[in-house]
Amino acid sequence: AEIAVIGLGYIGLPTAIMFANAGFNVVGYEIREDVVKKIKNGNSHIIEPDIDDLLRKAVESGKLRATSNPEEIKEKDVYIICVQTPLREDKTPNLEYLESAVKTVAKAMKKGSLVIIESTIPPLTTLRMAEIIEKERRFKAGEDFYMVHAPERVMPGRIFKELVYNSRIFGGITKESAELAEVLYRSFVKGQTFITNSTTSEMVKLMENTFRDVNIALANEFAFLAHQYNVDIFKAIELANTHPRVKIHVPGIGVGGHCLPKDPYLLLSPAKEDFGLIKRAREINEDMPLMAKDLLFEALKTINLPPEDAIVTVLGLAYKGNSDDTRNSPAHAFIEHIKDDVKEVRSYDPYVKGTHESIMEALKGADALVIATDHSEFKELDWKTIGELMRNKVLIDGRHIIEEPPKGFVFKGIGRGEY
Ligand code: SAJ
Repeated sequence: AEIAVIGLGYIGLPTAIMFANAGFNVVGYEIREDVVKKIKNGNSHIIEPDIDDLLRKAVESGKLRATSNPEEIKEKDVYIICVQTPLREDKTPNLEYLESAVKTVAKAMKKGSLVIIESTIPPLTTLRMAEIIEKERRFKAGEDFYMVHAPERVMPGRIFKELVYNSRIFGGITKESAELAEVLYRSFVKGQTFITNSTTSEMVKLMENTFRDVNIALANEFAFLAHQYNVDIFKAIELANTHPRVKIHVPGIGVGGHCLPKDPYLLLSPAKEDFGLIKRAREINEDMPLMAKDLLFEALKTINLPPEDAIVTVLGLAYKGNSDDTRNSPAHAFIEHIKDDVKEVRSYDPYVKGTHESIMEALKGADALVIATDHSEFKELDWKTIGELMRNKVLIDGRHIIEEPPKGFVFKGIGRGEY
């Protein structure tokens, strides 16, 4: 089968590479011409383990081509749509990219094409997109073309492993649609595969990330309570998790990334009513950078340093450890919350460009250090040297990097009770 992948981003590019290296002829369609140019030269625009070698192999074998020209995706057997579905300012889903991709596909496809949406989308969206194609081409969905929602479930940093070994859901607008997609993905998927209808698979994907978000919010509320009771929440969670049916998540400065902060809103968006739990969990997680701000200001108070005189260094800008991805990073939200109240905010992240060159430079003369990302290398810092560099020694741990507070520092951590 000839495959066209629409959108060569974090998910589309790895997926195109997998199909090409499994032997299919794949055309990757991407409107950003600089991205197409890079890929044509065998270079990836995203950072991900193994991607450079796998991409070069796919391009050099001639199995993967990239293009910005819609003429080159005409009459393919399969279309896989991997475009982003972000939120607007008012937290409603912005499906413009998806609709435009679907219209591009509608124009290019032939009778009998299989259209697959990998993007995370609100419930009922696949059915709506099928109607768009029906209108555009006068094709009948399920008869003249097949359509499936096949959500990606990979974690950045582990994409090429998880693409192969994770289980996958194929939600068809008809059973035949789902079965066709299942056979196709079986060419490289070694995990289990399941068939269902498209609205169920849309919900499944959103429920997975909402489950994680709500659980993190619960852990964060526990952390908030722990401060009032002078309990170290991490010790308490460790003990609670010895119960066979309890698995409390990890509290912290916030929940970032491209998925968790958005998917709960996608899940709720088409609903007429809901119970309020999911939305409240989201608000709790969005407010966590404010809790970190409170801890910082409390600590500054104990050393009698007015915030407006304080130089604050934030360690880590990425949304999670050992990643360069800063999308919806709580570190940014935290910086926004403090920047008008303090003298200077500095940042250092070994993975992110545009921060201080070295950690030493970022900390020289600083009054407070705030850990916002759990990068491995932050676990091995030399606190004696750092203490000597800083003007005042305030340390705020937003990610439970510090087990024992280092000597001489005023220490506060999210969920760490009263140190
Ligand atoms: N976080 C916590 N406490 C925790 C776990 C995470 O504060 O106990 C924070 C992280 O620091 C980070 C954010 O949550 O800021 C999200 O990180 P993550 O590791 O939970 O997830 P993502 O966004 O990298 O990937 C998720 C995954 N979904 C689930 O684990 C249910 C991944 O499998 C999905 O494919 C991905 O979203 C996606 O694309 O939807």
